[in-house]
Amino acid sequence: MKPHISLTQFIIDQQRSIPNASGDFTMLLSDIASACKRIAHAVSRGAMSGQLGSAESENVQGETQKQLDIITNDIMVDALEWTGHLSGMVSEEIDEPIVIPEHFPKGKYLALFDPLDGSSNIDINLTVGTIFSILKGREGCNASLEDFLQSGSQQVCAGFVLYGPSTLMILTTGHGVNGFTLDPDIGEFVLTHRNMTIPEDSQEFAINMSNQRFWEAPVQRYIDECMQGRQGPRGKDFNMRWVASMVAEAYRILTRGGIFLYPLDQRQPDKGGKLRLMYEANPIGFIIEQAGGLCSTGRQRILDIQPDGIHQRVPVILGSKSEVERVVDYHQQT
Ligand code: AHM
Ligand code: MG
Repeated sequence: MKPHISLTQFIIDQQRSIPNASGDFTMLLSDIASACKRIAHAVSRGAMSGQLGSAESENVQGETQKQLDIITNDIMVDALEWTGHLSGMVSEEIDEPIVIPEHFPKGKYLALFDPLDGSSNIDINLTVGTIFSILKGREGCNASLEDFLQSGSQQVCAGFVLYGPSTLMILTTGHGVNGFTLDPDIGEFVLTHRNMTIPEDSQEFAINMSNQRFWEAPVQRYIDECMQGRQGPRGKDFNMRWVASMVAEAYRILTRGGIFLYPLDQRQPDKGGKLRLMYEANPIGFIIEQAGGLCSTGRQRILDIQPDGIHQRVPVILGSKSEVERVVDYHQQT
């Protein structure tokens, strides 16, 4: 039997090829993995924890927070603030950048995360996840707001953890995409999906069809052509999925291809879309591109966007290369 390669072993091995690597990054990832194991445990206890349902609060985006949104945010912050690897954090659940308390050392990295993506699914026992993005900051001092406003192409690392039938971490450091399954017997993430690549062509799309009347013409056209099936210009039948957890959709696309769209909504064109750039679109986009796919707003590559706010929203179109290229092409034609 082949020996298992743990997440820590895998990262140490990757870091060996980098001259003067201090080991900080390896330790940071291992702290994130520990936090995600705690979240996996909290999520798996379901109703037994007494923590399902809404909290009495709204987050900065005006969305009602689930109790588990707050609990998982606290797990991430508690696991990362003391370690000395970070100079600041940004969370979907917190308005301002999170300051590392005075008495803890400050490191060279910035962590941005959505602690519980797809949390509307938590009460119905469907897959949710944690998304994270790591940027370089200024070592030794507290990060300012401007320090976070880097484009997605500057990411040092991005990952997401799926809390589904199994707990799975998908990770990129810019050298391809690898997947690690949490082995509950030994409590470690173990390499199970090496060098994941997205099939180029596919026949599956994911979009919230209830918003159809609010989409722009290029997205209307793309979906309409998929719906026409083999009688239409695409000449093939399409399947549709909508889990309402981007992490689950992204994992499905990494596994069997397809396209995911959360496009611009004409009700609120100035808002840019639903999904957040810095801790949803950028990390997932980095992973999708590293696996051979594309991630775009329809008009611009997501990873090229210069952010103007930590909670900025963007339209997101990602997945198999040829399908995303088609949607981008439709945008260029209008
Ligand atoms: P969340 O971070 O508040 O959970 O919102 C993001 C989620 C995505 O995971 C998912 O793709 C989308 O919202 C679903 O939105 P909708 O309920 O409009 O279909
Ligand atoms: Mg989210």
